[in-house]
Amino acid sequence: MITFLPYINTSVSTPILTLAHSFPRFSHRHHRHKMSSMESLILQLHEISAVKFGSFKLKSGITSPVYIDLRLIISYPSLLRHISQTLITSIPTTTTFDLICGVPYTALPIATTVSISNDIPMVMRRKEVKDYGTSKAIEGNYQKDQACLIIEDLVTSGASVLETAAPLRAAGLKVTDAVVLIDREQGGRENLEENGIKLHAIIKLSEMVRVLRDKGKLEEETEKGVLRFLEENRRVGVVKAVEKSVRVKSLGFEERAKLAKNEMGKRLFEVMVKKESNLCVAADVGTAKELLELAEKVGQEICLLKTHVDILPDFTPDFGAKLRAIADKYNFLIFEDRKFADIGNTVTMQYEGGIFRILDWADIVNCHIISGPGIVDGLKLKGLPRGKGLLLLAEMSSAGNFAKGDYTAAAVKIAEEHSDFVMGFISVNPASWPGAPVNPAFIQATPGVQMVTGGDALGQQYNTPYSVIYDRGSDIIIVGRGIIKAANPAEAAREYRLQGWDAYLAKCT
Ligand code: S5P
Repeated sequence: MITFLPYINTSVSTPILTLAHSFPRFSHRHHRHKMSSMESLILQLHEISAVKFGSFKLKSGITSPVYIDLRLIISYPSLLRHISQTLITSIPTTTTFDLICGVPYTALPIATTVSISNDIPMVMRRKEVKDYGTSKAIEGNYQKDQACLIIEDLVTSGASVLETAAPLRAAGLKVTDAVVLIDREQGGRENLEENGIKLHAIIKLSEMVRVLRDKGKLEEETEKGVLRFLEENRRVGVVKAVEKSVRVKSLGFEERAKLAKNEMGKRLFEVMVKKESNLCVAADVGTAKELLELAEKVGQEICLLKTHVDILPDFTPDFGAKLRAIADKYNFLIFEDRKFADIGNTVTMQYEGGIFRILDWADIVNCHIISGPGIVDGLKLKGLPRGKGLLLLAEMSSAGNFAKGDYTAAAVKIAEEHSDFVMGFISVNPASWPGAPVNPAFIQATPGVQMVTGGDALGQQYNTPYSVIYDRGSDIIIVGRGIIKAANPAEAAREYRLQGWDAYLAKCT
């Protein structure tokens, strides 16, 4: 049986709005209205125990005197409507937008209610994508350059808003504003501002405790405890980000170019600096013709183009020369992802001979170290005199792989012993390696990158550009289906480049 709570009736009536973008929004005239509406919301949230006071251990490990769980609001439709209407009418009239997008999951019902009540189209970001190659990160109809307002229930550091903004931006939408019901005032506003997003908050946590205290719902002691906690943790999110950047603060690519012992490694660092790109596109397309077309499309955004030449049914001996011409035109290097794995003698032949004659056109190749250091000796024999470079597979992105622990450490050791030819690693989380950061002369390139975390049906696992470069200590993002399956690969490549490069800059400043 549904019991209608009496407090719902105390809520301020909200206008029924039908036209998107033409509804009344917050102005000074509405200040009083806003205040009472805010107070009423605070009381209602308290009454349903969406806001609790006591001692709570947060995910981050810190003990907080206040706990907010807004998932409960879906059990109170009138409250949900009230929240939604307050959110949307609080956006300044100067802020314009075409679409809204709720941050999954708690804000999804809020965004849906806003959408239905105000006739504003909504898009939805998938939180996890099973097979990003065939399904979309953003659901719904939208057009490039439309402005999308993000709706969120609670902001602490702003990370979840940024996680939603990234795929929206990658899809060509403009994201400049986010509206949130409760701001915990722990650095979210500043973090979002730094990422070009203005935060509009309905309720600040400090205001909330003051209102509850005024209305006799809180003891003075509790209010003081919460305000003290807020003061001490005011910029937790920001401070954490700053600490992190100090922890992983890395040398710039310019300095690292000077440290590189392998000539191709040096060149790659230089290309990255010149083009402000740490993006490698994995050109896993169906034919050589498509590959060359893709290289033209993404050429100016990338430092590296990665090929799997053995998947091209129309490969001809002039493929290498054609790709080289495009690489020279756009100044990127060519990486044949051959993943050699045999004994030294065999790989010399595989590298140089056969139909593909990889040695003739690829600047960089890679190998597993499963067969021992002899494989590097073999490849070096052919590659070093031609000025080529080698990446060792120290880790892999696929679920359940065996390249970890001692195996990864062995790759680092082999690289150090062959630093004239080995230019770096294929890695996933080099920041976690024992003794990290690894020798900065080596470059780290990481596959399994998309705008949203998730995976495909065959074990691939994805991390975001920011987490790969900033948190996991890599240098280059290797992106395949995130770009080649995008409606506009050139634009997607640009967005990945910007994100990868921003994360690199954040790491060294
Ligand atoms: O561990 C690895 C190593 C590599 S080189 N995991 C990978 O996925 N790769 C390659 O990166 C893989 O062969 C493919 O070409 C690319 C990833 O493509 P995506 O479509 O999943 O982005």
